[in-house]
Amino acid sequence: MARMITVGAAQLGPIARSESRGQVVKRLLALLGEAHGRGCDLVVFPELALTTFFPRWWMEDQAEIDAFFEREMPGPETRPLFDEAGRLGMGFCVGYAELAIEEGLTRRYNTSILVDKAGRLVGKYRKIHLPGHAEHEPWRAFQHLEKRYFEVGNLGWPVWRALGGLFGMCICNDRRWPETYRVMGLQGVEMVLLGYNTPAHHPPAPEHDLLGPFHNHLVMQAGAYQNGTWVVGVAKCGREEGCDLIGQSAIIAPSGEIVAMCATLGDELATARCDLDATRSYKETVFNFAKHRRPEHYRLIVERTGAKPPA
Ligand code: ING
Repeated sequence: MARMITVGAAQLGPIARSESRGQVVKRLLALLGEAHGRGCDLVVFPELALTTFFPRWWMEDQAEIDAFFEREMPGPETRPLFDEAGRLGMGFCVGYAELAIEEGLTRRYNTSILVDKAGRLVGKYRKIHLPGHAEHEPWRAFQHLEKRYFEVGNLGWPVWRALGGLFGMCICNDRRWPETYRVMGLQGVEMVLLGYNTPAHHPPAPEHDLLGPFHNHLVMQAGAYQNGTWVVGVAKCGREEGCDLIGQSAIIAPSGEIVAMCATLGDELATARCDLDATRSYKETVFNFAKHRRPEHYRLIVERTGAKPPA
């Protein structure tokens, strides 16, 4: 019996620094409405979907920095998104900058949440692989200060039973690391939801720039196939405050095939009807971890080599 879920990849074009939460939420609501019209059960929004990608700037004033963070989710300005999704009976995943008070300390994370069709918070994920740097590096055309503004996520990569299947989340740079998908794959994940803000130019390695879009799909397609899971990767893209971000948001099947993709660098919805049972053909054969995976040997190699090249 096919367990079908219709998914919308709700790509966002640039968000200006001056754009208010209210203005951005209106854009999210427009995409949500379009997704409803196309029969979506679940809509995935990008990483840091409520603001411009502010780690591109060096800031020292904490109040200026914290203006990009949400202290509550939903808050007064984001509540309309939750209310409308609940009214329409749709689940959604959205990324945002989270300011949390934990054990009396202020913590700041690059976060995403999954909300079910009844408007219930299913789960939260906090970005683990924070790329970029923590100090001002004036040689760069633009900064990438995620290591300055966010702490490393402390929630791991959980997988939740919701929306008729097993769902997990990661965020942007996480998608480049095979461990991300494998930790969820070992929990049986059937669909990984992720957003990204990926500059077309990578200052530390400009020779990679031409291959940026290829690498973007390569890592998500590999993660999908090697763990027998759907992967939904959704961009914030276009020329945002003078910085070009790549698009090509995609819905990727457990086969590794791209089944839907955005074609513009603006607000655009790509949708696909996804059969969660299509994961079984991979999980029960080529990537049957119980039958074919040998972690005890991987550990042996690491112990023997110390995971470093031979002398
Ligand atoms: N952005 C980029 C990403 O991983 C990056 C950073 C770009 C790393 C290009 C390597 C190469 O897609 C975020 N926000 O992680």
